[in-house]
Amino acid sequence: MTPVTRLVLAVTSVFWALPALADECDISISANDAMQFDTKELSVPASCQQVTLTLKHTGQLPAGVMGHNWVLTKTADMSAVATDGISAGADNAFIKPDDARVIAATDVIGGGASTSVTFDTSALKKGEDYSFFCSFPGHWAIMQGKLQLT
Ligand SMILES: [Cu+2]
Repeated sequence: MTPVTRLVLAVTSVFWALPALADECDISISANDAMQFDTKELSVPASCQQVTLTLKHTGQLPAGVMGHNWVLTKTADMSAVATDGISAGADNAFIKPDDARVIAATDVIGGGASTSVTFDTSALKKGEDYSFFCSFPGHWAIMQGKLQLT
């Protein structure tokens, strides 16, 4: 194999690998007017440097009534972050400003909208217990699930 052939093959395989990697690094979740996420478990491949989570609100109620966001913390931090988020209020999208316990969070959206957030997987450790939840007042106790780095 000539060096040029080897280079062409290497470039080609990178080109082919990109779409597959992009897909597994894009995760999604939806939420509805019944105050529910459509999944209780998300996994993030450690092979992704960054992950983009897209949240879709499949309901019809406005954000002021049935707003949803997606917030990621260590499970141990979840209830405190949610409680501080309620105090922070709608102006802060129900997250305490500069809350270092928040690994990633989307905007609060209403029915028919979608939003996304991109975060580095270097913020996550294998074996650590992470939870995601909606910090809209009254929602976190029901709207929550686990996220795992795999
Ligand atoms: Cu919600």
